[in-house]
Amino acid sequence: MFNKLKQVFSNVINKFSEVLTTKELSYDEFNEVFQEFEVELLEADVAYDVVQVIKDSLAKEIVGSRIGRFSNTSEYVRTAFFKTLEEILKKGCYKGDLISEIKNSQKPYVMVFMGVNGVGKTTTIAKVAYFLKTNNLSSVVIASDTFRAGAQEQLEIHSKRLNIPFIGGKYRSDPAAVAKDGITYASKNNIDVALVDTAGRMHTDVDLMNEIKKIIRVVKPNMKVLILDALTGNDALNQASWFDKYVGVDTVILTKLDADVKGGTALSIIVSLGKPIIFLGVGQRYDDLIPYNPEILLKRMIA
Ligand SMILES: Nc1nc2c(ncn2[C@@H]2O[C@H](COP(=O)(O)OP(=O)(O)OP(=O)(O)O)[C@@H](O)[C@H]2O)c(=O)[nH]1
Ligand SMILES: [Mg+2]
Repeated sequence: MFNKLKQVFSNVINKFSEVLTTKELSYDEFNEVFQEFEVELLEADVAYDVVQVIKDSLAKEIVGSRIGRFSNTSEYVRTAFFKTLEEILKKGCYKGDLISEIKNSQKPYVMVFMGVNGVGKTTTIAKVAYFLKTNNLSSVVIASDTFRAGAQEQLEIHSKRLNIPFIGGKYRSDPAAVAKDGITYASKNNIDVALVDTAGRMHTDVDLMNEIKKIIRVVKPNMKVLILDALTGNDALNQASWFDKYVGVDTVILTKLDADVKGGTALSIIVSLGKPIIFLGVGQRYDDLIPYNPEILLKRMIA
């Protein structure tokens, strides 16, 4: 995870430390030094636009900086670079606090999870249920995927392992009706959160997008969560804009960061998305879900 990116970032820090020890840099000199890293960043799958954002932000910190003869240049550059990336990554932060929002809302707080096929919706719901449990909040998982073979059973197995209630429906039955049943169950049983799983759908499939629209209309969720797979690259941004257009996306969970060896794809999605990210999926275990936090990310990106 982030291996290649980490290496490039470390190269950037070393190079600028070396150069700044001898002199102050003009903008043109900065550009010249940065140029070789532009290619390295692109090779680490960082999108071109994002490379430019990093470059411009870093220039603000570095150009014209006078480093005292006795100060630690590499520490200075490392801190400047850390600050630069932190500013950029802060754009992805969710401004609220999910736990207190749930506590302050009427029960159940409803979250609908949507996204294209195989991005990790069902697995992520199980992880979120686990996260809620560790925060002393009860939840019910609702299998509104009445389409894919095995989808009901998949979520039910998670519910048994996590020891939380499961509400499902017959195959081919109306997913909106199943969701409604689950929410009614949660209301009657005083459950804090209703987690609604939906079938994977291509963002370009009009019929299936209308179906999710109906689920949202019937369920009126507190939060519409789009699941994006970090490995999808640029298409993740496409998916986000289509789902946003049809039903509105409140927050995003980016999955499979652990499988993004280079790291640039994940970074690019985070920077370009323009939607708050609540969690990052970093593996297949229930506790492989981390609340989105620039500092934690940076600790993994910068040695
Ligand atoms: N490495 C890794 N694998 C993940 C992560 N999240 C999900 N997966 C895997 O991705 C695969 C698909 O996950 P599902 O949860 O079934 O995806 P889905 O979006 O519900 O799929 P459909 O319902 O078929 O659209 C499974 O093998 C999961 O274990 C993650 O953060 N890291
Ligand atoms: Mg699923």
